Amino acid sequence: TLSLKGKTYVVMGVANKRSIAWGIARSLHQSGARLIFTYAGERFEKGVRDLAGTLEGGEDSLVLPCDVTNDEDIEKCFATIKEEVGTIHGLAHCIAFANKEELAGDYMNTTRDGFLLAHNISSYSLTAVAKVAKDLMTEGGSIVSMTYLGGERVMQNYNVMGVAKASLEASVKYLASDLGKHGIRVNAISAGPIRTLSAKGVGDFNSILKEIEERAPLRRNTTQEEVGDTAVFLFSDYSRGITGENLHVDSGYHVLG
Ligand code: 0WD
Repeated sequence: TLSLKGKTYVVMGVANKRSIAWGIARSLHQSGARLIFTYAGERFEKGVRDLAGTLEGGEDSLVLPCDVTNDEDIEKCFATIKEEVGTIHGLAHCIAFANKEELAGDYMNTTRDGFLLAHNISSYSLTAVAKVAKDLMTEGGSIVSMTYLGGERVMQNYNVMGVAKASLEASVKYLASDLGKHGIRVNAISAGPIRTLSAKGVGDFNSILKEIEERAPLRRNTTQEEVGDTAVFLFSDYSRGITGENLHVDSGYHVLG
């Protein structure tokens, strides 16, 4: 395995053990990286702490609150990280939210509030966090965000989240352009559907999984581990020439029309 010994990564968006963020955390841990976790709100704190504790040496992991809709929270969180560890080498942004009732039916029924909420949490948050995290990446860095094919083309029921992912993917490119001069790379992983808490909100998710199994080039669904290992690659020096990219980890499904 690839070694990230001596490097520190912030993992944002662990809700439970099925979270993609947790897959990334496990892969990073296997590579010898030091981990810092952030969680959205109090109801996640115990879960994240307990999960961190299951990793060898993870009982001592820094676990901090960071509601990405709140600039003060973001600043406080990264100020604490700076105090405790100083330099970080990367950040995994695995955060998204939209109202469940807007993840089914016609996209055009999206409300203004629902639209803004989805974009605030799922897209703007990357920009807000990148700006603050940049100052801790004194040795260069790598930022990885999570997206989905629904940002590139119409996927049934994905609706406002697809529009937010398009915005997120564009942000990845603009941030890559801004941060490249500081030795910081910014990329997205476009993952195939994985059964998580967030995925539960998307209408008819089971039939999406079935369609991948039947039609994707690799004829199977994407795993948390596959996404985690790709994230480790994007965090590592092996990907040092890659930035502003959207890497599909989806059994090849995106090549189908
Ligand atoms: O099929 C999937 N599961 C795919 C997910 C396919 C392709 C991409 N993704 C993306 C998601 O859109 C998201 O960006 O991967 C990322 C991680 O999603 P996940 O692992 O599928 O979902 P989950 O385990 O629910 O984690 C998302 C977390 C939240 O959990 P809840 O259930 O509370 O929404 O995002 C976090 C929170 O932990 N989150 C926030 N974090 C900070 N501040 C906030 C917030 N305001 N809101 C949500």
